[in-house]
Amino acid sequence: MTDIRIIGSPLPNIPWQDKPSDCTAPVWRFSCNPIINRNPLPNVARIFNSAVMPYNDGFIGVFRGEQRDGMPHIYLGHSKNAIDWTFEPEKIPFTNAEGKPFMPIYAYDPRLVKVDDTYYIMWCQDEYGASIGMAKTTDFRTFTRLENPFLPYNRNAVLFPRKIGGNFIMLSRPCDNAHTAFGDIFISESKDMEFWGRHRHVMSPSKNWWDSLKIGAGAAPIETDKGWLLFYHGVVNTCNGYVYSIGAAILDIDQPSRVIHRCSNYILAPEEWYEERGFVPNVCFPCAALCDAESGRIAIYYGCADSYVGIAFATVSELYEYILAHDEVSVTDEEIGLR
Ligand code: BMA
Repeated sequence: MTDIRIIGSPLPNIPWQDKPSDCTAPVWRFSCNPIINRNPLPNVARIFNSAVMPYNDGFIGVFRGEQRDGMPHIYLGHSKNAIDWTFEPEKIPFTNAEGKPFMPIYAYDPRLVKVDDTYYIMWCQDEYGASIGMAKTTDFRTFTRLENPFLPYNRNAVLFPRKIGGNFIMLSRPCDNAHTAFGDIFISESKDMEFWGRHRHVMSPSKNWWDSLKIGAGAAPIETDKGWLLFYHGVVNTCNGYVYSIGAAILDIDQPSRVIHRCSNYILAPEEWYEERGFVPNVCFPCAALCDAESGRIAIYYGCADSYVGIAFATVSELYEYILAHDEVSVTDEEIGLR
């Protein structure tokens, strides 16, 4: 096994299942997927593309809940084991800095990231078109909106779990206002979570077919002694529509706009009924990953077919070995990303 270490806290209660003996891939699915069934709340038809993290002696999460009017909003969920979830029945009540209600018109694909003592939620919302919304909380009772970080159009904003060089760091994916047929990952910095700049290109779709159309950051990057481990989604356009798979790359620890390793193969693609069949078929869309720094275990949370949430497991050393064995970094990946 290759020597690689996760830099972070132990998480002995990370959900886990050993790799099945007949599995030849570096990532394997939880045998009880999907973990959230349809109609989980009276007004919510489907929960998918959601993010979880450890909290107190259990777990907490922000969940994309598709309401019965078809509009997505974000719901809070609690769990003891990160597998069985109970959801708060009402949408997360976002407020402005004065404490007055300030709800986005819609909100989807939330990510949840803790930096220092504050939890940040970022999502896609309307700002005269698809754009990024953000809020912060310390107690999961009050959720204060922050300034929208980027101009429209943008999706898939993912914050790093610590500052680099004194600045907050966030990945995002500029796009258009429809089912965007292009998309590269960029990175931006902020001193105060209000003004964002030093925008750099990180990576583009590749020449390999599975992520040839567009890509977007997935889970908050995991810090390792070999760099930041990034799970992202990659899309191919087929005669039957878009297919979303999960990829993995390693970004430079101090200059994360540089991709130092990138796996030319996907690490998970739609294969199971709950990934291939649903509101939007053939979608595996990662939004979070739990990790245990002690054992190197990783549990990836991903939306399945815009209908369900699934978990997939990996160990950091086997995954890293797989990335190295299929490493294909392009010139634009390696660049600092400023032109
Ligand atoms: C993307 C996003 C995701 C969704 C995916 C597949 O554009 O909107 O929320 O999972 O499409 O429909």
